[in-house]
Amino acid sequence: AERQVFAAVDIGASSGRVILGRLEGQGVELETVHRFPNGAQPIGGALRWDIHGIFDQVLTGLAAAGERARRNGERIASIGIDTWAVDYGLVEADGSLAQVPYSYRDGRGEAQVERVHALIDPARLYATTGLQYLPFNTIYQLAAEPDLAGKQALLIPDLLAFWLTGQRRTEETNASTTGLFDAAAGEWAPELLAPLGLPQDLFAPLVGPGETIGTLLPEIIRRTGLPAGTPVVAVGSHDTASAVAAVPARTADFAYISSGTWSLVGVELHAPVLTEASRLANFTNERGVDGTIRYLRNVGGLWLLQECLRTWAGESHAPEGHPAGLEDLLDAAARLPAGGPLIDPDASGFIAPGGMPGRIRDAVEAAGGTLGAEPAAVVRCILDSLAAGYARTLAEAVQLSGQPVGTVHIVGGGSQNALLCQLTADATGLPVVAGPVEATAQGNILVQARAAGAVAGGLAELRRLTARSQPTTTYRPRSEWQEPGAAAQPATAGGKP
Ligand code: LFR
Repeated sequence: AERQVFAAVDIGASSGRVILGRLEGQGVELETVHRFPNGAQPIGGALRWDIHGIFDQVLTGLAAAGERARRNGERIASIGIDTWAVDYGLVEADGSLAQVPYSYRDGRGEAQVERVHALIDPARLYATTGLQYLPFNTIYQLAAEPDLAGKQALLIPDLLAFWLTGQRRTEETNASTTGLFDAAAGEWAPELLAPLGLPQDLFAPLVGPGETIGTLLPEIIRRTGLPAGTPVVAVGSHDTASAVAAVPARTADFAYISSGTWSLVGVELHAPVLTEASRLANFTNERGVDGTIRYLRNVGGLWLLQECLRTWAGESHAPEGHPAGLEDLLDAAARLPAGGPLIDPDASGFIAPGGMPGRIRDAVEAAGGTLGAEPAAVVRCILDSLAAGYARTLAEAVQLSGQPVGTVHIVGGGSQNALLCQLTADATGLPVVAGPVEATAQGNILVQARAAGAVAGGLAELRRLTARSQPTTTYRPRSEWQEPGAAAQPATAGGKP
């Protein structure tokens, strides 16, 4: 029999990739077969995703994956898709796309927040959905749509799956980021639609990670050369859900930082925390693989750094992950003394693209601080601010959830940033285990492999499998680095002496 391999389509806000995963010995070996840049584009007076271009790249990647597998005498057992959350394409009854999908960074959702909150009290929204307030949540974007009659909203991975299979579904981990999903029940919250004037049939039926969405359409088979009958399997289609499934934790007392364009900082729970204290701290209860709860907050992530690099290089796309030249800048930033100026990386003023170094400088000065003129000073300010934001957020997650934390895992692109990892260990007073970089693809593939019966077990077993097969680096807190009291805080919160 041919050996089974799994294809992960993993698309982030700044880059996309198609990765083949094969089971090797005790773990999964990942092979990137296609990569492409991504980024919201100004199209028709708004920030949008070039979704047709993205789909074209997905097909190119799947064709390359098929070719690679054939040459190895392997068979692609299934395809899984994950992307960023929140955004959607509107599809007409006949399946055609009603408009080029908006980017969550466009700002039109924010203009609806007041009206939505006047129709449904934010406390009620939180008690049902458990979703952190972000001005771009799907609920606010939908409130900006002039005409939804007869249309269906398909979240981005679901839209791509629809184009591959002809089947319309909503994958549940991503559904939990819409603001219209019941966190405790794990179902849509249809009672929130009517008060907002949203149609009851706006969303496609739910599907959970591991369930089959459909098989490739004939036109896709022709275009990619993949075998007829190749299934598209639902994974944690929210990239953060897939990343958290691949945190290489060996014990239960872990926290995670999924560090890419955003930093998603929190813990895994088995039931949502829907208290008023949790709402005021703006923690989210997003759905994870196997019905877990990702209790976390969005901390403004490497977006700040990517945008600075883009401005300094005069580029139109944010550079991917860890571009050449960044290493020197990080070395220079590492040599700067601790205790420099901090910004609030979560401030909504940093959400939109453009002119980031200037906006950071303005924020420092508005707070009465000063920022050195050289790029390294800006980079250090970003990383110090992220590390402080991580520490603050983790301490709050522990306090609000009661979940003890002994180890912090950083996965995703930020795990390659040694300075960020070290500053995070220093700021939290906890050991930081960095890696894998491609946690999202790893989580995507593990869920597919389990659905195919190639691996077995719950998330704890899947995590041990990742821990055995993916390299990690451990950073220990440098005690001399800590401000008085800073070390005690997360340690106490984590239940350690
Ligand atoms: C990370 C992420 C976050 C989500 C943000 C916007 O890529 O999916 O989890 O809050 O993007 O969709």
